[in-house]
Order: sequence, then C-alpha cells, then structure tokens
Amino acid sequence: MAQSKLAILLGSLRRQPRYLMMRGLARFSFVRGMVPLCYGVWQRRRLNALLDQLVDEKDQSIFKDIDGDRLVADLSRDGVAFGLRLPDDVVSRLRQFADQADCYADRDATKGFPLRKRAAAEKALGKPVLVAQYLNTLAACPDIGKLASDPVLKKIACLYLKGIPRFVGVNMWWTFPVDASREERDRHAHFFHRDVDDFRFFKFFFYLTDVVDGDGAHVCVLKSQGKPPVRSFLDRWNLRRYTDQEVAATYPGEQIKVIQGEAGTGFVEDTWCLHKGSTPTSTPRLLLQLQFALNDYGVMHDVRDAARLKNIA
Ligand SMILES: O=C(O)CCC(=O)C(=O)O
Ligand SMILES: [Fe+2]
Repeated sequence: MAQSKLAILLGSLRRQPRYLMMRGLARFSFVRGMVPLCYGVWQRRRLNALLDQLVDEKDQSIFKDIDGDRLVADLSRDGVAFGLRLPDDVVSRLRQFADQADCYADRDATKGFPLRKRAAAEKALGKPVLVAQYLNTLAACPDIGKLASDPVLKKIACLYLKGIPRFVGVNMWWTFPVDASREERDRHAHFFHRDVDDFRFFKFFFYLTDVVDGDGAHVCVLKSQGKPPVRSFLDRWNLRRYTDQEVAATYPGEQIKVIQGEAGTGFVEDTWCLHKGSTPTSTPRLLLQLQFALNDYGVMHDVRDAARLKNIA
C-alpha cells in the first residue's frame, strides 16, 4: 500500500513537477505571503496597465454595478465575499446548455450522458451518480467564454491576486440528491477541506439552480485561511479532510456559513479557507465555477480530448 502510494507520487512528480512542488510549499502561510509579494513587485507595471485597461472596459461587463474594491476587501478579510448576481437571461441560457449537452459522471470523460438519461446512466454504472460535470464548456458555451473574460471579474482577480491573473479553468457540475458512499462524498469534496491550487488563487461560484435547505449548499468557514483544526503540531501543514465536529469545535457557529440563494446567486471564495459542498437531500444543484490564479499548472480546467469522450447512456 505504502509502496503504491510512493509509486503514484513519483509518477505525478514526473508528469507535473511544478504543480507538486507548489503543493508542497504553498501550504506554509509564510510562503503564501512571500511569493505573491514578489509577483507584485515583478509585475507591477504590467498589472497597473492591465488595471487601467479594465477600467476602460468596465461598461462591457455584466457586473458593471459591482463594487470590486469592496468585494476584494471582504474576500481578503473573510476568505469569501457576496453580492454577485448573474442576469436572468444568462442563467436561462446556461440552463439550456446544461439540458442539451452531455455531462460526465465523476468528471470521467468516458462516463457521459445527457441529463434526461440520468437513471439509465446510474443503471449502466451500477451506482448512484453524486456528481456529473460538463466538459469543454469554454468552447461549447459562449456565455461561459464571456464570463471568463468579463472586465469586472478580471479586475477583482487583479486586485486580489496582486499580480497578473491567469484564468486557469472553468468547472460546471451537477450534484444530485443520492445516497452516496462515504468514499464518493470524500472524493467530491463533501467533507471540509482546503484547496492548495496555487500560492494565491480564488474562485467565482454561481448557483444555476435555487439552493435552499437540502439542495447541496456550499459551506465555508469565514476567516479560516491558514487556521485549520489541528490534532498535533505538524497537522497544521497537513492537507486532509476535517469532520463537521472538528470544525464546529474550532470555530463559532456564526463563522460557519451555509451559502444559500436563488439561481444566479454568485460569490467569490479563496478556497484556501475551509469549505465543502453538502450532499443534497432534495433537489439537484447546478454550479458554475471560474478559477483565477497567479500560475496555471494546467490541472484545473475541464478540457478533454473530444475523440476520447464516451457516453454510457
Ligand atoms: O461542491 C462544492 O460546493 C465544493 C466545491 C469545492 O470544494 C471547490 O470548488 O473547491
Ligand atoms: Fe475545494
């Protein structure tokens, strides 16, 4: 077992050395502070020029009334910020896209099915589908392309990252109300965890379905950046799953934020803070997520070779 873990680690080290090195280092708060500081100095001129350009382009944004500075201040302080909203026509076009495109169980390019054939897909797989994700969405859906280059979202990215933002990927997925195994819930981030996707990065989240009680709300712990529950001295640098009990014992209830909202609700989160998805018990949740970072390691996107896509239903 230990040997196979080592083999997996060595294999990934060969394939993605930069990404693995970053994951080793970026869990230390000191490094997370220093590296972006260096990017800020190194990219200062280019960043200022980009910010000027984005101010000029503001009117082209679908978020032109959003106060980006306020959002970034909240995001820096709490790890999450609220107040974004997708226009209704964008939500309905994204829903139309979701109704006609294939989604892929467990984000696996060989397990595709159209939404209306979910029951048949579960039969073919012999298990309930907890998560199904769309692939190659940037190329397939113009509204997603527009969001990825929206000037207000980009400005927020510049201000928060303090360096030239790289758009590293979009992910759009359903979470279904099923009786999923513990392993599946773990694999699909339904236990508290923190992401180490770069030295500095964050994600825009948009609900495309109404999310009330039982609909798989995203949960995040305000002000938890760099302060996970710890079992021992070294555990603070460990990347692991945390139980609800551990989180409840470490943080006051008002910091544990269950994010609900109607379709179109958007928020920004630095998922270095503790967070999780909840497993829906009543209605499926459709979520769109766009991620920006200082570096692109090529692992966060939904792009797959079209020739390799396969359907199971
Ligand atoms: O499904 C969710 O709400 C959790 C997603 C998550 O962990 C992430 O986007 O980093
Ligand atoms: Fe996460």
